Amino acid sequence: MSTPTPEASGESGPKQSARPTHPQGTALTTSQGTPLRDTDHSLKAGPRGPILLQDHHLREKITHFDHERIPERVVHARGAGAHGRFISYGTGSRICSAGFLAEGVETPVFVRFSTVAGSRGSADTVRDTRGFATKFYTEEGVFDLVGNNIPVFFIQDGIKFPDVVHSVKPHPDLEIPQAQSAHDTFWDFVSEHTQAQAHTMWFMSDRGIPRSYRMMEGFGVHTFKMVAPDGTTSLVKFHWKPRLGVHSLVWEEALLANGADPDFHRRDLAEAIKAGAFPEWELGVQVFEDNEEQMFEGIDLLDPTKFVPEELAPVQLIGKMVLDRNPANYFAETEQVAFHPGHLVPGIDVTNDPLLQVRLFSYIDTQITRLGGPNFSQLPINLPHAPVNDMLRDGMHQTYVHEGIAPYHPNSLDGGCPFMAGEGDNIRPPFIDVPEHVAEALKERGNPVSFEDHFSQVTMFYRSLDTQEQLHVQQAYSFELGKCASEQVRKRQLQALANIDAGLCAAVAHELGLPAPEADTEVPESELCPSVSQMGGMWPIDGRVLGIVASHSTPAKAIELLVANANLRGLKPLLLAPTGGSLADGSPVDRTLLTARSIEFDAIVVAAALSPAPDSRVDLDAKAGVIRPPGAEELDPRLVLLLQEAYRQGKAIVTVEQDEGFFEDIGLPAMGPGLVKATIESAIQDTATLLASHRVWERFDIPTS
Ligand code: HDE
Repeated sequence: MSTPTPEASGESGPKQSARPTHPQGTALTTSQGTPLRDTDHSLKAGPRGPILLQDHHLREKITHFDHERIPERVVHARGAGAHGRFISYGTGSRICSAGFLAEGVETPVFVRFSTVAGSRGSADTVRDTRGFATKFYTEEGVFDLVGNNIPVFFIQDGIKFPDVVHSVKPHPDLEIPQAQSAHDTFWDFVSEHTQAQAHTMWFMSDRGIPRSYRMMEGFGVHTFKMVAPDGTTSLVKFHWKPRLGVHSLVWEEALLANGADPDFHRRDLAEAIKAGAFPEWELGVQVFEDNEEQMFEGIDLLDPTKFVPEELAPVQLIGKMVLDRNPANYFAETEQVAFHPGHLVPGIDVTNDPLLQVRLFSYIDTQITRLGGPNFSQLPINLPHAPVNDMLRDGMHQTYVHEGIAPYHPNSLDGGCPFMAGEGDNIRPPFIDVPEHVAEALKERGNPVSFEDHFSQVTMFYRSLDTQEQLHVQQAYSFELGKCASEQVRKRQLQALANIDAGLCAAVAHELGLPAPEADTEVPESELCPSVSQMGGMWPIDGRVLGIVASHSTPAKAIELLVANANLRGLKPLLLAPTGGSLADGSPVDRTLLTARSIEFDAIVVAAALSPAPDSRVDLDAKAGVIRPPGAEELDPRLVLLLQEAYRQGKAIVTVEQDEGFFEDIGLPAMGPGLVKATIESAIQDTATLLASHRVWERFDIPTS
């Protein structure tokens, strides 16, 4: 007899029937199920006397509280999660036998997005790489695709991971700066360790400050192996393509959001799902021949600091993921979810990428500390949906009641169970490690020669960006290096930039007030790869946030029409008024001039010019920190500030039936890109058209040199 599994015995995990997971409507009990009638007063020797040690409810309550926190993840501590499903197109079945890639198969998923460097309570919109980890609960076991939003990594060999992480984490003496790469130790490391230049270039670009988790690409980074039903193998790189396109914040928004709404990305994801604007990605693979060299067009497929341009190997789409449910409990799900690149299913295997190989060791190891023992896969969020019949026994937090006496193999006492797949149980295909010829080699610590080129793809990436994106890269390096106190660090990174692109180096050197060095390696001319640019194109606008500025005297009809039209286009309207309460149509005010900030809105429709109470005007001017243009005496300075910021951030501003000179009055050009005078009927259509290209790009200065 095989050891019963929760599934096999008809249970869904540990016996929990008596424990309410949703305690509303039932009486409070102790952890042992004894009903309680008072949890507000400790047991004392008289109302003013000392508390008695015998108060077991008090001791249980406080002791449990004392242990509520678990260690945060050593990296990727700050995250946000969502449930969803993956629907396979079936196109992957040609090269992969994994059952969840067969046509039409729907697989439940849980995704956790994260920043890398900051601690659990840090802000969302810092400049950083983002984690994009997906758990597929397939019928053949759990498959984890633990990727990032950038296709290359800092290091080639996992042995360097502690080094790069120690360099980006806060300085050990004072533990500052939090969640920042703009400091000496980080740039000290990456300027010394030039293989990190590829990754740093990607996250100095706009990819480092995504507009939303919903608008990020995801990459498996490493090359993986797929095995077809007939045993033939292919090398693949995984890509997630967001339906909404890839979009970023501008730096001013990122900075403001860190203060005004540190939960910006977490909130955005949860609110979009709550509003029914379910984020979607298509999963695709770049496919390469699995030959002995494991190279493609001169790119070493085992080098995780290199990517393969889509121009050379198009991404072939194999399925779609929809995130449609928010977690019910952050700790139970988003915090306790445990990913591991070694959670593989039959048909998908790893390669010898030396970064991936170290990861295979690290993830289980870290969960044992973080989740308190080796049984973390029994936590509900980690529990496979496929039947489990392992011979792992006991350990901290064991929740299974295993039966039988022979958890070893081979045995004859428990009926020889569990069988090996293929013996007694022929139904489920087993995981087969792909046999691979390992060349006769010398045991050594070293890299292949093909790992030595640290610059050519970095140059290619930078030169493939649009001019405005290049300007953002220049500004990002200038900011980051400008925050480094050590001149030798700044100079060494300038040298790396000189080896990437002389123009980039000169622009940053100018900002730093340092001479631009000459390249000390040859800067290669390479084919451009325009697919890395985020500019151009028109994109769906589902879940984009529209600020509608109204006053308490704006006619009900106007508000109703604007809100209805916005909802019709899948936008999320937020009503902004001078103070709280309800507007003429009865809608509650979502934001007031006190609580609103430009970063919350992708576009703004001004249906009312708001003026302050006359006696508060001077005070408000000072508080808003705005210099009110002469024409704007009647306007609340906080509205002026909001619109000026929105303008600087390239956002559409659409006015409805305002004075002819409204834009000039608030210090903006009378006419300009993305400044629209509309009617109530046309306002939302005008806004939607502008939003489809994400931002009013024409507003940004284009450098002339
Ligand atoms: Fe991770 N990484 N990593 N990493 N990683 C962790 O695992 C590690 C790497 C990635 O939302 C940790 O459970 C090593 C590359 C994501 O829970 C830890 C190396 C990529 C997440 C760990 C790498 C990633 C992690 C910390 C170099 C992109 C968050 C907590 C060999 C392909 C998953 C944990 C989540 C988390 C180790 C490199 C992505 C310590 C040693 C490359 C998205 O085990």
